[in-house]
Amino acid sequence: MRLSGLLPLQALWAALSLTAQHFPSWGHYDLCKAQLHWDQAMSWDYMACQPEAALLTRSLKVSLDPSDSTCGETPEMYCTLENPYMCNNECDAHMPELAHPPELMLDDEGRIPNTFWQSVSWRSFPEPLLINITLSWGKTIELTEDIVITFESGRPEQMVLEKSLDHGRTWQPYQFYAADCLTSFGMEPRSARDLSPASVLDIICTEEYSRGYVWKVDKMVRFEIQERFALFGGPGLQDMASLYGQLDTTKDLRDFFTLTDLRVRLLRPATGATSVDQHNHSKYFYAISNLDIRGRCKCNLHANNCIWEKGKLSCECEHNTTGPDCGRCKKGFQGRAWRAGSYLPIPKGTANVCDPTWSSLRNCECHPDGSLHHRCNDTGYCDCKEGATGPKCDRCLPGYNWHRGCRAGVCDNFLTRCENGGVCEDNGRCVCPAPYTGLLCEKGQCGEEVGGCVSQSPRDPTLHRVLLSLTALLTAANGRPPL
Ligand SMILES: [Ca+2]
Repeated sequence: MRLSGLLPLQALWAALSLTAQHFPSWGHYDLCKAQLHWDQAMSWDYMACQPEAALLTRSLKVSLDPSDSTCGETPEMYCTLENPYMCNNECDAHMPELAHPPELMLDDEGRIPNTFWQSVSWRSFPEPLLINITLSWGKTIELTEDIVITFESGRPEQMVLEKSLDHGRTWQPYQFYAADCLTSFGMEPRSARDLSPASVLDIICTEEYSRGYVWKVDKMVRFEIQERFALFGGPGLQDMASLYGQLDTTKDLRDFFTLTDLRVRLLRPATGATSVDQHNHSKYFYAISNLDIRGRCKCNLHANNCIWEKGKLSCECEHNTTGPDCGRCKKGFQGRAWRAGSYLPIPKGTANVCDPTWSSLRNCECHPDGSLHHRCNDTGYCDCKEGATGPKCDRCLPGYNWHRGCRAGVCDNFLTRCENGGVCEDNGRCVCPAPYTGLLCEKGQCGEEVGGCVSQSPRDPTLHRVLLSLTALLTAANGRPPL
């Protein structure tokens, strides 16, 4: 979604966001900023934001090493694993209907039969059949779902999934896959299910996707992102707040799911037998019909949009940041050191906006409600009133809320300022009964046809106010709302 101006809904969202009760316990992070309007004045409310997760296989480049690993340069007949006498699958790179180029790993599936890339056969036996498939995004991305690779050839007996964080200059293994981990890689077999929060970053070898296959049924090889997330977010990721908190505070964990390139190292094809049939290499090859890789552009919580243009992915940076990953402050906005946005506090996070440099502020106008003067002082900054901050005095210090300037809370516990049955919480915010909204619960959200807010509420307003007051008092006494 692109945000440029103020939409009425966003203004409403901004007003509502002052009362956390309207939101689930975890953030969506889909908005970078919203305009706040109070009387004649306007200011921005900034939030941590990130692009929506999406299928990432439409924005990558795929390359093979060796580059002549695809079948059919010389037309060849292939056999099935099950029946070495059924050798009627022809690969011919020069005939579109018989060709199996790499892009068929990335096309939309759902066709029958599946379209697939196919390698040359194992004619080099007993030399190993080694092929690397490299997927490059040219940009940092973050995985959000399991990587799923679908094989049409039987799953490889040895394979390594690797990742790079520096565009392919260096590589680290993500996971080893083997029919026999100890023999192939000298590693004890483990499964993602065996991992714990303490061992979540361990690189394991799994036999789960290579052993005991029935090649027509067990086609998928998986790298389990969701199971790793669930170690922090719980089964079904119902506690996203915990997961976001963990990601925010643990760089190694965040980096684990971050990459610029993936590499699938195919080391030994499925053989389906204890020994390789030396007289028929045409049944040993790799074939992949689909790569399912989902995630989002890494924009350091400074963009909610990522575009694919001229063969490149890039973040549409907000918060006065720039760069492919919004990794630095824009020119003229280096008033303080660049920082990534933060998921915390949930649900809106912290934007960590880049502030203007002093020299770039010209006259560029102090907020009438937040500043003592209309124009900035000799240093280029505005002189802020109590509670206000920022070069233009258009933001509030913690503990203050914006209401015609920054106020140390807009209400107090004597309920003197919240209107329409609203209850003062934390000596600063009005918690409004439905359908009222607004800083002081002064706004109704009423359908015209029913003729007024009160008639929409099934509750007696006086009784409701008493109940809300009681709730506030119990909360103050117990430190939590009554059950
Ligand atoms: Ca395909």
